[in-house]
Amino acid sequence: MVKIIKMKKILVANRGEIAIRVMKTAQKMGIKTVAVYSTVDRNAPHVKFADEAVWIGEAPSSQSYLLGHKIIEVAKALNVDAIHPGYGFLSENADFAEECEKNDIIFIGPKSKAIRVMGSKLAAKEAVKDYNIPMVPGVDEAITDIEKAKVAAKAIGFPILIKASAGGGGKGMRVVESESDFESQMNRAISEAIAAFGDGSVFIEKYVASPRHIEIQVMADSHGNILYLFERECSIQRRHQKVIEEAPSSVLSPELRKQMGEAAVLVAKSCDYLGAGTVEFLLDENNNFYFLEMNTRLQVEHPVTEWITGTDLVELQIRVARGEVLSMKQEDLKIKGHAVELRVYAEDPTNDFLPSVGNLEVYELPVGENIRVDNGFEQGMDIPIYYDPMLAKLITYGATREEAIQLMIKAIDGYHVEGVQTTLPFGKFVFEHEAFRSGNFDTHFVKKYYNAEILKNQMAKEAEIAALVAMKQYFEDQKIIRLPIQ
Ligand code: MV4
Repeated sequence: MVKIIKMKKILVANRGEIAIRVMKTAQKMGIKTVAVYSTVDRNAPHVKFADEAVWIGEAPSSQSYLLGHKIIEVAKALNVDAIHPGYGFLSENADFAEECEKNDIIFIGPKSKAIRVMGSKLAAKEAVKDYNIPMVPGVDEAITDIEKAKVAAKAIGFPILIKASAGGGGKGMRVVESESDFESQMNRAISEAIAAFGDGSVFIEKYVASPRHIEIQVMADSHGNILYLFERECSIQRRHQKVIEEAPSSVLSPELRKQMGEAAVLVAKSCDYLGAGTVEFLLDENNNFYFLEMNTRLQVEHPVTEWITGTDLVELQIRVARGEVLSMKQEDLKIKGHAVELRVYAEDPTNDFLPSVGNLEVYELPVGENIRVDNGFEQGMDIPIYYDPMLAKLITYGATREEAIQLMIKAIDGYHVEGVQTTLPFGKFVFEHEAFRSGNFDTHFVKKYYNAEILKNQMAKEAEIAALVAMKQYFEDQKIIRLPIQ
């Protein structure tokens, strides 16, 4: 007999679109929801959406959404059974997960031990070493002796990449082109890692020059079952921030998909994983794949996976967190259709993607079949400067990749924002681009093909067309008005 833990009320320790997205599923499952909020978020949509809402502090995250103890206090006071951390904030904080465990509150996510192991790249490499997971050639331990490391680097062959063990999402990485740069780059990397993460452990890897970033969604229950829900292609990034994701990837063969999926399951197994997780791989030009790291949270881009697999990942997270056995088997999972996602950030793509905060004077979302908008904002709102400036995620689905992309372009045109700049026109540029359309791109897409001028020209052209359409309409309206007079 499997014992199912009671879960009547969930606190969502997050804000914006993800808080709402989690609460929607909780609501569907008949579970009550508690929102927490900072002073600037007192009228935010996630607060209105929840059954109960509690103020936890001032605007800066360090005084609100990152206050683990305070959030646990609120959870206890309101008789909350479980906390969903969303992504960012406390989602990959092993100490917070552990505090939840100690306070008899279910952390909807993996156990603190798995978070801790995967939070250190070196510990992660160590954990998977008996599972035959392909990894980039390198030195899998913290470098203490620079001369020894230089010998290793020469053996690996330049260019090599220095990475910080505690880093993530590209932070603390350095490419070293030649032996002569090695020592100085190494010293810089170590001091940067100390400054940024309080941990100076760095290691080196062979630099894979033109990789694709492919990640595998996994889901594990507490009874030893681990599934892979296929891949997401996330190569379109700028400054290590993803902007566009899709599922499935247009380059994986069924065999490669299976190999990567099975490798991802083993990575999850190596740390006794529970819940939703993502295993990141690099794929090189010869279709060799290498394990990079594991993200121990629900990811921003999870909707593309939900669409092609017909699952609700938050529902599965909740079910496995309360002790249920995963109801499907690997053989039951099939990819159906294609989904693409654009992250709509309040940023100016013509000005180096700088945050463009202000008031959402106009904010209208596209609607229609096969269009999903996971949104956290509404017209008239000010966008707080304190948090990530992502407004929403626009996701479209189609029977084929081409269909999903066509619908995305249409949906972008139907998304109206005034008052701030957004990544919508940038998205349109990418979705219309030949390299993206052909599927022939890697992590250098933005650097290779994008600059602000191209987008300015495109936007000017569109404004001109819009003006012509408006003028034509104006003259037609004039005709109608004039007719009875004549
Ligand atoms: C690499 C790499 C090339 N070679 N490792 C960046 C984020 C972090 N998760 C790992 N990253 C990379 N690791 C080796 N050995 C290139 C990147 C990388 C990258 C990876 C995924 C998506 C975008 C990227 C952009 C630049 C570099």
